[in-house]
Amino acid sequence: RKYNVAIVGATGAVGTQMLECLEEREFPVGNIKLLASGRSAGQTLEFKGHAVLVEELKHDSFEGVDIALFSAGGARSEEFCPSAAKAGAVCIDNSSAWRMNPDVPLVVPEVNPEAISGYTKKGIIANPNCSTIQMLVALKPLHDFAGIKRIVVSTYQAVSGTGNKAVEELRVQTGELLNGRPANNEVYPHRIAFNCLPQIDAFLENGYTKEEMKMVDETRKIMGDAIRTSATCVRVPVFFGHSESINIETEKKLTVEKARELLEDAPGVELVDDPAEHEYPMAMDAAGADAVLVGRLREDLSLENGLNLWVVADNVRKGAATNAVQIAELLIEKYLK
Ligand code: A2P
Ligand code: 11C
Repeated sequence: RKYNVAIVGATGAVGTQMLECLEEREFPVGNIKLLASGRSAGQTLEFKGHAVLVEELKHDSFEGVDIALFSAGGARSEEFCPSAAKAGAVCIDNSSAWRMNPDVPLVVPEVNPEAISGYTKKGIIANPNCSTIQMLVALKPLHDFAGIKRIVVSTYQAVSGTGNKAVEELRVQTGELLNGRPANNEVYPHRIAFNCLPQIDAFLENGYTKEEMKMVDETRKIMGDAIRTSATCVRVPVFFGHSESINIETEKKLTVEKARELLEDAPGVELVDDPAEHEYPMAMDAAGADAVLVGRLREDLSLENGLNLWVVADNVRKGAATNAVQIAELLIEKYLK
């Protein structure tokens, strides 16, 4: 059987990757519908060697669509997922709009695939935040073995997480500065080229940013309510690939050797951990690939049961598009036969 698929936000940083992932992973697509704002209507994008017209997103865009992949910002998801679901499409939403809704499953296929079954309540499945996805793919096997009590994470996030406008801003600013000219900033509150910004998304009343609280809340929804997370999220001048320094405290002792053994067999994980050879995960190696790279494994010398690790993944692929397409694959394999 083939499935009619729509991509909402098809012209965006994540949408274009979704289209590529569907083709690369040979998802059984019947018709493909590409939706974006009126500004892009009439453009074409290539899918399997054919030019496909981009149409303007409207409430009646979803007739005959089986699966709608959304990545056009939270406001569009909030407004249009219900229309898509009403028309009979299952929505896989990459925005934060529905993630914490108790009637919407929040899924990382390597971590909690069984949660997908809850999609029937609203016809919506949420894709977690990119920083949460890569962290949990790496931590799940360690949690199953040793029981994670607390996570302390600092992120080093690429500008593509903000979208194409930010990719362009870093490119232009870098060029301007290298040519001795002043650099303007529009997307971020400060210059991002040759700088690090300890702010991702808006600040909340508790002093954390929304991005930081997403890591806290989504981790509990996906891997268990008892897990406490403390996060600091930082934007760095990298185009693709989020890096994370992660410290975990576990119930049971977890040696580096055991962690290595568990991670070697873990789905979606590639262990890159040979410091003597200068081998460790780096954004430039993660970019363009789907694996979550894990390395720099070492015991936390300040704790009885603690471990440090460094985790890197392509935020636009495993952090967004690939995870959404993997959810779609599970959906058709188990539920939309
Ligand atoms: P468009 O390219 O027509 O603006 P990014 O994350 O790279 O910024 O991309 C955002 C995606 O969301 C783009 O595909 C963009 O389409 C789409 N989008 C933004 N605003 C709207 C809107 N009002 N209606 C439909 N799609 C939108
Ligand atoms: C970033 N993590 O890197 C964000 C992008 O909730 O889906 C994704 C925001 C989200 O800026």
